[in-house]
Amino acid sequence: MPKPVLDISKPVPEDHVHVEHIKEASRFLRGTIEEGLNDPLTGAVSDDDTQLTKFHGTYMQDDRELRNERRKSKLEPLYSFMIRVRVPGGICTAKQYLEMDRIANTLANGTIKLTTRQAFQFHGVLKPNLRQTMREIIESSLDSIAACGDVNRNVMCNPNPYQSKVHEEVYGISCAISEHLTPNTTAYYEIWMNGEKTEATPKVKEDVEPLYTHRYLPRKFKIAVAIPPYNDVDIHANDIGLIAIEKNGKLAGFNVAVGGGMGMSHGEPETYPRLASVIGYVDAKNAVDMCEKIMTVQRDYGCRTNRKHARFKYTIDDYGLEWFTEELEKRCGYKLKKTVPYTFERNGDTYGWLKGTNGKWFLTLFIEGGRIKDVKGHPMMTALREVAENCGNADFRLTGNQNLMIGNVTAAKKKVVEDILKAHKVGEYAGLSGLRRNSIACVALPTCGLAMAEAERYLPTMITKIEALAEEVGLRDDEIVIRMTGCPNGCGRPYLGEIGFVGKGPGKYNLYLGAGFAGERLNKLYRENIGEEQILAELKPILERYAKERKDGERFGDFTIRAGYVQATNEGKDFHENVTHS
Ligand code: SRM
Ligand code: SF4
Repeated sequence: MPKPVLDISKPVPEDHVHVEHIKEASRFLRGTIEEGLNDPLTGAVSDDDTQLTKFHGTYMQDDRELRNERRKSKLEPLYSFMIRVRVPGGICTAKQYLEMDRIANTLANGTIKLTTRQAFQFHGVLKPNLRQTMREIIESSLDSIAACGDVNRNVMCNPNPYQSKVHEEVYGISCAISEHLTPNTTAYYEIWMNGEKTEATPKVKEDVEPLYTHRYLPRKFKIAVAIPPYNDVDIHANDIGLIAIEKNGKLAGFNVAVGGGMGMSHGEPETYPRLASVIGYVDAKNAVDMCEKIMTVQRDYGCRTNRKHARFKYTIDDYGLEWFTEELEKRCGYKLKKTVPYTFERNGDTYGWLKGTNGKWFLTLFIEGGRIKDVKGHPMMTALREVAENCGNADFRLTGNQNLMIGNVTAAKKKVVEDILKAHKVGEYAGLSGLRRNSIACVALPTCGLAMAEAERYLPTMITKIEALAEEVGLRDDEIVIRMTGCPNGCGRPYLGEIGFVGKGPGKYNLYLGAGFAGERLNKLYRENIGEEQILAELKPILERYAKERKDGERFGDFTIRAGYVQATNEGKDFHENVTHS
């Protein structure tokens, strides 16, 4: 039997990574953040505090494109902060959306990023404005606590509870899990709201962390809930994936999948993306409890001496699924039941209007790269602001694929929404190809400190070029899941792309092929470190053959395997195996 790594009765052992010592000494995530915010001599906070501000939902960054210029002028980098606003279940009111729009335009860089986990992100907030920005977010009854850091993150689920009774129940359980696993620390409201208790600070509790302890988790932790046949949250990329099972039109329970994750490092085969493994079924009434117990196993056994090995997926692979299930059942006091058969048909979002069970209308819009901004000819930010201002009780819902749903629109207001969007040429009215509608790009340059290549700013151009190839062979409207990230950390879940691009260096990408259309299979490296010209040259013949030789209904990812371009990868540990063509 493995021994737990965590022993809170003792100080953090010497061999544990520095972040472990920072967490321990932080007095429940305070560190010296306050002092740093009050220091007018620098736009930064201290290195140690940058680890702690993450738990508060904010990352210190600097504009990487200005680094050289600033260095030459003997200036410190142009530091600013990214803030990730947590939106449990992905739903906010039109009023809250207008607040986000206002904050973006007054305190951040004038854009809103919708993330791959149903959050809003602001970029470019300067330190003197950080406290004010956080306060305004909290006053809008949203928050950023636990949006980042070694804790459970936003629990993802389909953001439309009015799609069916089951959707409504799943939404409720997702919010309950999120709430239950939110850290207790009072540091958040103390630092950002001067400890004020207002209607907007309902979660002020006390400084005890029964679930996390003062050591928190070894690493980030993620949960998502999907309702078959739609895997619109990429369940297998999560530490815990719950797959809803319905009985007689009601939610009965969930198949439980554990140990998913995307992150890896180039050239380090001991790191790999892993699909969460389905281990059994739990009744709906026990789902919150089971998530807690799974998380505590990771808390106690997860690696704390190497952050590259600290995700739950490695704990599972180190100790084995059999040991894990036994430990979990011991903690739960009940057993997992037999997995219930289910089928996923697709991942990604389904666009367009849908009538909800409440008789109101819901419109899912494609937001390229998740970036809401005004560009010439497509003033999306203005259009969405007008929708929020003019559509009464309509609300705004974030999907797990960087897209946006305008929800609860009355029949009377449906045309108003359509007219506003049409007038600004945004959303489904822009005539999008099947490739583009199924694309995700992570933030990458210029803000992400880990980016090795462009993603969000470049994928649209790359897609235009691939679209031309697809169009030539009659595939323009075919749905192909395509994803790009600026580095191998996997924020755009690139290893679940039928076509995946992962940044290797400026203008250079690894090209991956062969993931399952429903997010049930990983892709595999096909070509390494190639630029645009070679990417297009590689994809052209594959698209041509796909158009000619595919079987009825055969998906692109499946075809690339059948045609022998790559081997199928169902296990994380096999991700780096049998790479024959690079
Ligand atoms: Fe991520 C780190 C952006 C979803 C795996 N991610 C980062 C940081 C904070 C960079 C950093 O550490 O300095 C990025 C900030 C960029 C910026 O300028 O905004 C960043 N991640 C994002 C977002 C905004 C990408 C997007 O364009 O939508 C997503 C925010 C989600 C949210 O709202 O919480 C985002 N990140 C993901 C996902 C996808 C998911 O969760 O479904 C993954 C892969 C799944 C997983 O966790 O395995 C992901 N991000 C990572 C990793 C690799 C973790 C690992 O296990 O190795 C890092 C780096 C790290 O943690 O060391 C990272
Ligand atoms: Fe940054 Fe890499 Fe994540 Fe993209 S995948 S946002 S480049 S950490």
